[in-house]
Amino acid sequence: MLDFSEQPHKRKNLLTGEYILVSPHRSKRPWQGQLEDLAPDDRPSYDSKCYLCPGNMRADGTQNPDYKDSFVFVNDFSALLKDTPEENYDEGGLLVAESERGICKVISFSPRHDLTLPQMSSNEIKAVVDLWQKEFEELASKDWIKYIQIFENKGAIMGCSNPHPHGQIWAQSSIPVEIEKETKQQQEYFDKYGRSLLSDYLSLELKKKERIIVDNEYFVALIPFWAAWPYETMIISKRAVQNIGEFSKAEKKDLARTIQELTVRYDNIFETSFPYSAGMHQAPVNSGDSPAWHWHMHFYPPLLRSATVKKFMVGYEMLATPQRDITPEQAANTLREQSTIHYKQK
Ligand code: H2U
Ligand code: ZN
Repeated sequence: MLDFSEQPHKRKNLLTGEYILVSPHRSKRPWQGQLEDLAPDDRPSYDSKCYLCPGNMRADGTQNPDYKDSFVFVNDFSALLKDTPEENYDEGGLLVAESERGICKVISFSPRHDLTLPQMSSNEIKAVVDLWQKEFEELASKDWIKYIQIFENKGAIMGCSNPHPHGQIWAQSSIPVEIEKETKQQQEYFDKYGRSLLSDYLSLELKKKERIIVDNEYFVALIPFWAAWPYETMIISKRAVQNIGEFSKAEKKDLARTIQELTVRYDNIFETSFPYSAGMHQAPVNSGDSPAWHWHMHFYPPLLRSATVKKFMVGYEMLATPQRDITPEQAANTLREQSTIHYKQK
């Protein structure tokens, strides 16, 4: 039998249909973490130069309100615009393009400049989840919107422009590539078994318990069997819902708690504000019923060995297949072992 902890092997990503390469023999030691002495990232709770802090001026000259929990606005440098006319371009099948319409928003998670999601209470995170749901529903009510991507870019290493806790929403008129892949894979499974792919995958993971990080009433956080990034995780809803609009009050509360318990563990690994790109994947909107689609959230953190040593997806990984050394099971152990009390609160 294939020994996952010793032999080089490939693992299939069920959601994309693509493979990743695991080379466990290159990192026998389960823990290669190291704590570094970094300049403390102590920030003031209000920064007069921050475009997200309450009462401050943004790039377009608008003044932010004196908001008390979270706050949303249309991105002043939106990548997609509402009014782009519909056009197709095709030169002999060799130069092919289509115009794209969309709406881009920025969400400040808190009026406090010095916080991040893991430092917020689960009630405060719940307010963010409420706003995500409200924004989702409002954007989905426009019939030309086909997909709504809710996400967060955290940390300068991920290209985040401002440490003030915030995320973004891009809603657009076509289906993005990752969503196309996941739609196809989930649909194939649903057609064959009549159940959502992630319901069955989640049941199996809950039995095995090797990659589970958090198991709450309505949500589970785990390292997927096929994770490519060292500490890549997913939050999966126990109920197979198609989008965030379907979550009840109790589920939203539990999702906030799950996000908190996962991200606090992240920060504790290297005692640093753990960078990542995270976002939820859900069914396209205004495209008919999608019973095969199962809501989930991906976290893609780049860190590998310390607060500054990141994994690079380069060379073989860019040209051939993503590869990892520490196994998802080792990474899950490391994450599970972390305290659920944030290191800054100790
Ligand atoms: P990041 O999440 O990658 O940091 O991006 C923040 C967004 O905030 C970025 O897309 C927008 C930028 O266009 N922004 C404004 O909308 N108004 C501003 O005054 C500055 C930045
Ligand atoms: Zn700020």
